[in-house]
Amino acid sequence: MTENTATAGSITGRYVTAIDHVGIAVPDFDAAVQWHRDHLGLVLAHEEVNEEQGVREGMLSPAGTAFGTDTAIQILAPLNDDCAIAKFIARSGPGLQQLAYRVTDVEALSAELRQAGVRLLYDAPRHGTADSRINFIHPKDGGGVLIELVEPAAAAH
Ligand code: V0V
Repeated sequence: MTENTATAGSITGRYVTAIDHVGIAVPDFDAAVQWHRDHLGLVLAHEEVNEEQGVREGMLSPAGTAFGTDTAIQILAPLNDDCAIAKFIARSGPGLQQLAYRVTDVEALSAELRQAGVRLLYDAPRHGTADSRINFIHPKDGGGVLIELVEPAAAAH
């Protein structure tokens, strides 16, 4: 019998509850939403503009799934040339930009990660989708992946 290495006491076992979303950087928000609807039947469950992050963003999922509960695809379009998404597209082209984990306590997990030598992008959580609180692990410390940590708003639990 193989032993489960994510035992009680490990960071992951205590904080991460699900893959919240996968983020795709796109130049044209409406075109990307329409493509996913027409080719995959995904529906736009939530949309907002986040001025601080410089993005127009939308959460897409298969019809019948629940936003905030099931895993979503996040469409991220830049609002200006200086934001993270614009820089990503300029360097790498459109495509997968981030993997986001849903967590129970973004501050506590960030503190434990910092203690373990992992670089977080922000000293304190910032405003994310649907009033969530978010932080990011630097891609150089995330195995080449920009990892977002998402603590949903209390009302979403
Ligand atoms: C950069 N690198 C990446 C990457 N972005 N690697 C994987 N995935 C990405 N998304 C690599 C890049 O190729 C460099 O590798 C290295 O990291 C350092 O890059 P840099 O020159 O510092 O690049 P910048 O200036 O573009 O900054 C990268 C970071 C930036 C990750 C610091 O994108 C950032 O602050 N991201 C967090 C905010 C964000 O992504 N907001 C948009 C989503 P080499 O060349 O040195 O090997 S907002 C959102 O998700 C919301 C609101 C939500 O979910 O609620």
